[in-house]
Amino acid sequence: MASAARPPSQPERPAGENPQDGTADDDARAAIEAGERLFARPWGFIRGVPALEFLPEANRSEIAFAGRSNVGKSSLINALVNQHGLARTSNTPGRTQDLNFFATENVALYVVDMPGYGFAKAPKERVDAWTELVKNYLRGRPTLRRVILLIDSRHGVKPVDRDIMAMLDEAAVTYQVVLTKVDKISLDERARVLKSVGEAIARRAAAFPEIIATSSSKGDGLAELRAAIVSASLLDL
Ligand SMILES: Nc1nc2c(ncn2[C@@H]2O[C@H](COP(=O)(O)OP(=O)(O)O)[C@@H](O)[C@H]2O)c(=O)[nH]1
Ligand SMILES: [Mg+2]
Repeated sequence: MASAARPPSQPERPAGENPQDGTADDDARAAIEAGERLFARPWGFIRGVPALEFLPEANRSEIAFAGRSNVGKSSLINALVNQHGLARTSNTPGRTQDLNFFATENVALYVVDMPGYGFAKAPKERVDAWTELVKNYLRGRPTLRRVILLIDSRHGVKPVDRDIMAMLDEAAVTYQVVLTKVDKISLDERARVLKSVGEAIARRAAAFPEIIATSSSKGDGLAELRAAIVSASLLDL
C-alpha cells in the first residue's frame, strides 16, 4: 500500500538513496505484520461491564469500538480476530448494553465492544443509561488510546455520530473513523462516502485523519485496521 503513494511519474530510486522513503515503507510494513501477529493470537471475552464500577483496572492500553446500533461493531471485532463467535452479533439493534472487554494473554491491551447508540426504538431509560455509561467511559478512561468510530458506508455520518464526535473532541480522546459494510456499495459510492466523511472530520480536533474502509464479510481494510490498532495502542509487538 505504502509504495502506491509514490506518484507514477517519479522514477524508482535505488534502495538507500532516500532513506526517509525507505523508513516510512518499512514502518508501514512492520505495522501490518505486527497487526497480523496480534490478531492471529487467541482472543477471549474478559468481562461485560453494565456500569462504570465494574470496569477492569485501567492497567493496559484500550481500544474501543463505537458506533450506531447495527453498524457492524461486533462483526468487525470477530473479523479482526478471525473468531466467528467472539463478539456477539445480532440482527436486533440495541440488544447489547454492556461494554464488552476482550483480551489475549501476555499482551497489555483490551479491545472493547461498546453498546450501540442511536437506536430510535429503544425506550428512553435505556438510551439514558447507555448515554451515561458510554459518555462517562469515553470521557474518563485514562488508558483509552483510540476510539474506532464505525460509520455504515451506505449511510455516512448521521447527527448522532456528530454528537459523539463533538463529545470526543471536547474530551480530547482520539478517534478514527472506519467505514463498515463496503461490500454492499460500489467503488464509486465508496469514493463518494470517503470524500464526504473526510469533509465531516476535516476540522475536528480529535479525529485521526486516515479513514479505513472495511468489510467484515469480504475482508477489505482488516490488515490496515489491525495495523492502526497496534500503532494506536503504543505496544511494542
Ligand atoms: N454485508 C455485510 N454485512 C455486515 C457487515 N458487518 C456487519 N454486517 C451485518 O450487519 C448486522 C449488524 O452487525 P453487528 O456486528 O451485530 O452490529 P453491531 O450492532 O454494531 O455490533 C448483522 O446482520 C451483520 O451480519 C459487513 O461487513 N458486510
Ligand atoms: Mg454488537
